[in-house]
Order: sequence, then C-alpha cells, then structure tokens
Amino acid sequence: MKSVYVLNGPNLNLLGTREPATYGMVTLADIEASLKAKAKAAGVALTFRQSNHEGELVDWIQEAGRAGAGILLNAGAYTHTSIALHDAIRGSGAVVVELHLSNVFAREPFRHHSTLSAVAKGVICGFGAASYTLAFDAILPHLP
Ligand code: CA2
Repeated sequence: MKSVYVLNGPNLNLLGTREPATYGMVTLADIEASLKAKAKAAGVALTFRQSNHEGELVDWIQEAGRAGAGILLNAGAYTHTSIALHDAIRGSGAVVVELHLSNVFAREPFRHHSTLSAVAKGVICGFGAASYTLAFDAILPHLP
C-alpha cells in the first residue's frame, strides 16, 4: 500500500488558537481529519505527526524513508534554519513536498530562504489549510 507521512514542525500544535490572521482558524486536528479522509479515498496509508523538536523530525524523516513513504513536510521555522532536516531528507531518499500555510515570500525576509527546498520535489505555500490537500494531490503521482 502506498504511504504518506505528514510531518509538522514547531509551534504548529498552536494552529487555530493564536495568530488567526496569519494562519487561519483551522486546527492541526482539522487538517489531519481532512487529509485522513482524502488518503482513505485514494487508498493511501497516512501517518500524521507534529513535533517541536528538530531531532524527532529527523527520526521521522528517516523512518518514512525506510518505510518507502512520501513525505509532506511543514517544518515550521526549521524550514529557514535546519541543515539537519536538509541532510535527513537527502539521506532518506524519500520524495518530499515542502509546504507552508502562509506565503513565506510575502512575509519577513528571514522566511524567504528555505534549507529544504533544494532537496524537495516541490514547494506549496500560501493557501492556508488547503496547502496540505494540494500537497497531498501533488505527491500522489510521485509515490514509490
Ligand atoms: O506558513 C507556515 O506554514 C510556516 O511553516 C509556519 C511557521 C513559520 O515559522 C514558517 O515561516 C511558515 C510557524 C508555525 C507557527 O504556527 C503558529 C500557529 C498559531 C500560533 C502561533 C504559531
């Protein structure tokens, strides 16, 4: 069975509770529920996780690689800083779609650079919670 890991980085557990102007009112649990429904319809196994810890995200990227799964990755602020996540993606051999709720290019300059984009299949940003469902549709034809 085809498999997709959806990995969420720091502070994304706060979605729907603060900063609605930037990130919307939808919670991470809402996003998980809509992706689970989409995955079921597509016959894809879906693993959905969030961590505030860089090393835990590294572990999960490696796990997804070993499982032959694709990855939808919203690495939060680690997107802009993490060489460890870059190396983990490279080493995992997994197909990764980087995604963001907000349009990072319309925000502060420090959000304009990603350490991950160069090792991602593609990047989706700026569509709020729909960035996740768009990313799911985008990764489907690339799953091993
Ligand atoms: O737009 C995105 O999805 C981001 O990955 C979100 C990160 C940010 O650092 C990236 O530049 C873009 C921040 C996630 C924090 O989420 C919060 C949600 C509600 C309240 C506070 C933070």
